[in-house]
Amino acid sequence: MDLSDIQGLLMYGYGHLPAVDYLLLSLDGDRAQCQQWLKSIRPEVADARKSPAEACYALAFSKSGLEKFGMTVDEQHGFSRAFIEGMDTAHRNRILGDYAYNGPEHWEWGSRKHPQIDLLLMSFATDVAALDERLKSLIDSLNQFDISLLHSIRSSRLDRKEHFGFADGMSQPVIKGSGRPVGDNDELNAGEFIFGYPNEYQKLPHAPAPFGKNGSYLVFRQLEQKVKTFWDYLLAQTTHQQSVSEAIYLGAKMVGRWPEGSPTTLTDDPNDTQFQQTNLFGYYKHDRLGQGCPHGAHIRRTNPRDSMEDNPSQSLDASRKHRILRRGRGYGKPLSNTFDIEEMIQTPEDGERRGLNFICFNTDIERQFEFVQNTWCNNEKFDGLYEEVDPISGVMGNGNEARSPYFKIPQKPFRRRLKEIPPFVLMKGGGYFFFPGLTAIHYLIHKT
Ligand code: N7H
Repeated sequence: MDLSDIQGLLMYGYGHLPAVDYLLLSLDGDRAQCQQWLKSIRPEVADARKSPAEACYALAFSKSGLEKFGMTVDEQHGFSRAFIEGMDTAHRNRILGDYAYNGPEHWEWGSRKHPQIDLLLMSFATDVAALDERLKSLIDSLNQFDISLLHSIRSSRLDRKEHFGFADGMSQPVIKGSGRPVGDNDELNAGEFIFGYPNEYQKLPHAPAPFGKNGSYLVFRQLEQKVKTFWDYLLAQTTHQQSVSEAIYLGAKMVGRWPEGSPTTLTDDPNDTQFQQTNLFGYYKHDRLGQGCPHGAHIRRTNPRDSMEDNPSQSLDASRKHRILRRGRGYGKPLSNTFDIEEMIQTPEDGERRGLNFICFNTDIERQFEFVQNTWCNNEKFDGLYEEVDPISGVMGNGNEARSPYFKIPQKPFRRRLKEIPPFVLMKGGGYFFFPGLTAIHYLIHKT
């Protein structure tokens, strides 16, 4: 792979740069102005040879953004239909679960009714002070080139934990050829995530050629998390008088991992430390009945591994075709600074907004991100279940109205079925973006 031509965010999570601004921009000037501005920030757009020490930009374009540089963005030129149409269409609202409380009328940016977003600029820095400095000088340059800042979301803290209190980031596909250590079934052909290389079908992904080379599609969804609702609900379901450890048990069953990260498939002990970082497990051999990880749990739906069919190797093969490379970050102050669940449960609602800026890369939005969200998370009949969806990221309903799903926990001696599950995760805005390689950025700067 040509790492000098790939934007670094495809290869690194930039964990050492915990402060980030996600800036949604509208290019209001003419093409020459757009090009001059792009040229001015280009030196700070990091490539993938190494992770930048202190700060960098990563850059992604919407359809209208590419058009501002004179590109023709249509299927004949190799762009995908999902990218061309955007996230907010009647069809996509239905399949992604963007209706009822998640409907575009509740979004704060990115819907058809909002001003058109041309560009997503991600500015990474070591701390908030450095990020503020960068933002100040960036805003000067935006003004100079007639670019409006439509919306911004800041993530200033990176923790191993997401807002509900669960460890995140253990399971990630590894791009073949990147030289990274790899878990079972996690090494995938580069073409699943980067244009210009063979994918898991041994074919080059559909892409604008040669413009697409070393680029990807970036999916962005701002997902607000109702942390208090989540833990209050689980506490109310406990059979032992508001038992915190039982609430944690139920939450872990919904996620499929204990708060410290161990898969519930491998251990019943929330404090078992030996599996915390592991990603080496499947469901077929040891957990076919779902007594460790329920069939409807978030991680079992979003990556069913070997458990989908009677033949585990066929299932592994099928799962490989629907992986996404997650690069999201949480936003907002945690309900408890320690991310300790007992503390969260004792803290009253503070009215703060918090959630996950869900970001993922894939070369085929329909086969990868949309398939996971629609066919796995939002599927009531997933793996023989009924009237259930992913309790974390699924929506159940008819495309207009949502209904509260159930959640089945197979356990001994009797299974449990949670009901009237309220929404814990609310969609607040999103979009599909093209994430170009560095040669493509150069091409846009000089396009006549
Ligand atoms: Fe999930 N959570 O805190 O419960 N997710 N997720 N996700 N997610 C994962 O295994 C979470 C969302 C995936 O390979 C973990 O690395 C929350 C969407 C995938 O085993 C935790 C939100 C989509 C995996 C969470 C959210 C996905 C995964 C365990 C929303 C895709 C890897 C950490 C606010 C459509 C599964 C880990 C595997 C893991 C949470 C959203 C996908 C803790 C809070 C929308 C593919």
